[in-house]
Amino acid sequence: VALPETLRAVLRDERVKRFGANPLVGIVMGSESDWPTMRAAAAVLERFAVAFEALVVSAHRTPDWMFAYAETAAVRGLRAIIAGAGGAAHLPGMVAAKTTLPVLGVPVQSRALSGVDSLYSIVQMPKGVPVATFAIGEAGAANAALFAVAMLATTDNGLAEKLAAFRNEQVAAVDAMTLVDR
Ligand code: RP5
Repeated sequence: VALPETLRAVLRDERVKRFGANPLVGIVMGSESDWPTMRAAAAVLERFAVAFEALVVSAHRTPDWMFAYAETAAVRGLRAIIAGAGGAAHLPGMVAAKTTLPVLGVPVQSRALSGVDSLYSIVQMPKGVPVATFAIGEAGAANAALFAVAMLATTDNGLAEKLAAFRNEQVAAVDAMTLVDR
C-alpha cells in the first residue's frame, strides 16, 4: 500500500551506490567485510558495461531496509539481484522472498566454517522460492555476475556478442598454456 513512499525513499537513499545510469543488476551484501569477495561480481559487470548498484544490507541487522530494497527492486528497473552473505547467510533467501526477480546467491567464505555454513544457508531454499546458488567466494561472485550477463544477453545482441568474445578469450588463454620442464 505504501509502495510509492517506499519507492521514493529507496530512490534517494545514499546507501545505494550506483555504477552507471539505470542499473540493471543489484549487488547486495550483508556486511562491508563481504565487499572484497563481491567486488569480483562488480568487476565482471564493469567489464561488460552493465550498469549496476551495490550496497550493504543485512538480513538480521537491517531487515526493514532489506524489505524496502527488495520489494522495490523490480519496479526500479533491476533485472536480477546478486546477493552475497556469510555464516547464517539468510540475505539471498529473504531478498528472494520479497521479489520475483531472479536472485543469485553467493556464499561468502566465513571465518568459523570456511563458507560451508554460508553455502548450506543459501542453497537449501524451500520449494517455491528459488535462489540460484554459486560457488563459495570470489569464483562464485564472478560467476554470478557472468550468469546475470548471460540472462541479460538473451534479449541484448550486443551483450551476447561480448559474452561470446569473453569465452573465446578463455579458449585462447587455455590453448596458450605450456608445460615447462622442471
Ligand atoms: C554476515 O556475517 C555477513 O554477510 C558477513 O559475511 C558476516 C560477517 O559480518 P561482519 O561481522 O564482518 O560485519 O552477516
